[in-house]
Amino acid sequence: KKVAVIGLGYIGLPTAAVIASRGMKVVGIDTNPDIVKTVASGTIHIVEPDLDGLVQKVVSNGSLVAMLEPEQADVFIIAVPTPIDSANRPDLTCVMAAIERITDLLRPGNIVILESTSPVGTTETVARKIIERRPDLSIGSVNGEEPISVAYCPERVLPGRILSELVNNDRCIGGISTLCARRAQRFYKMFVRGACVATTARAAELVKLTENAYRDTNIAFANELSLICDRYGINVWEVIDLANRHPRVNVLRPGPGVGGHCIAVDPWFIIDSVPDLARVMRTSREVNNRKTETIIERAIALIDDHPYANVACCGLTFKANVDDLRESPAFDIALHLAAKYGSRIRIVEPNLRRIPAELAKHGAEIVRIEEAMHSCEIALLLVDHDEFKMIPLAERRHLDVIDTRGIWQDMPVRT
Ligand code: SAJ
Repeated sequence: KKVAVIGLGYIGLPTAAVIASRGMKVVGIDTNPDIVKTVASGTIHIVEPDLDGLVQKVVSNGSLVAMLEPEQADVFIIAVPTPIDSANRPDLTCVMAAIERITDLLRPGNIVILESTSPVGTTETVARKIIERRPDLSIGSVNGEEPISVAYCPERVLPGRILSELVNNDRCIGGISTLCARRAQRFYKMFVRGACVATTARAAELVKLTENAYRDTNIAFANELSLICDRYGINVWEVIDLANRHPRVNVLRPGPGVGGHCIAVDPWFIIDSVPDLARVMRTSREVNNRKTETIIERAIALIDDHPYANVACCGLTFKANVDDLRESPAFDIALHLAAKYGSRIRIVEPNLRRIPAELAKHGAEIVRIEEAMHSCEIALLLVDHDEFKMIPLAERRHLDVIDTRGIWQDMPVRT
């Protein structure tokens, strides 16, 4: 089998590499020439454990090649970004452009699989678009055969554990027809160890959105609880620990807001299409965004109380132990404070080598954690990186702290 993977990002590249490692011939396609050049040379442009070794291996043995233009294949996997625009509406430009680029290459027997997170109905639109341009190909059984199959199979992998989750997680495979689902299912079973469960394309689209909207709502509950606890003057971390001793309660952890390219984005795909019904989901988005603003307001109040203090912003990434800044609330907070206080802001981010230009422009410096602890009087703990958990109390005792992640609970804190 030959597989074309369109989009060599956080999902497409690991998927292409895993499939290639199972003995299939894979062409990885990306519109960005730098990414194609990087992958073609056997290296990678993202940070993900063990991915570099795997890509190096499958490129050097010729099972993965990277190129700018797609070519004929048996299976086409679309793994391109589906962001939201400034009005929180899904932007499907990349999906539609990818479909346009492969439609002329399709031959009877091909399978087209969309993996990008998409609003309900997108896969049906994709199938219609293909048939409009290629009326010679139909979807649906003809004498037990199907000229082409179109399916939706969302990725569910957690950054940092992508290679293992790609293989071990269950997959949900939605076909435009039952035959489409069955054929896509047979394909995924060639490299997935988890269960491959077939359903309709629309259900599979909603499953993906449900998973991330569910997590967003649960985090919103934790963030709301943290504000309620503050009002009562009760420690939220203790309340959560004690409540979670109940066998059917599992409150998640509050933080400075929700980041990343998935949880902070995907609920909008539902809210946008059924705004009258998705009330909890909308409110959850608002609560999580508001939490970031609350932390900024508290930080400003604390800093203004200490006019000569330097401020350590501990962590910039959207969550612990990654290098990803997308939609990061920690980054937004640091940027806001840097714009207001300039060089008084010291950034500590063990996962980045250089300070992002937007922050540097305000005079904020990136410093090592030890230096920040010595040179600052205020610390904002924004990301629960392992390095921060290991700082002994003696080195933090002198600081005024806003601990948004609850990892420095051995000292008097404000959440
Ligand atoms: N967060 C909290 N409190 C928590 C848990 C998370 O504030 O208790 C915050 C994190 O700090 C981060 C954000 O939520 O800012 C999202 O982090 P995450 O670890 O929950 O999720 P992601 O974005 O890394 O990956 C999610 C996963 N989805 C679910 O767990 C339902 C992953 O399985 C998906 O594949 C991924 O989204 C995706 O690509 O959709």
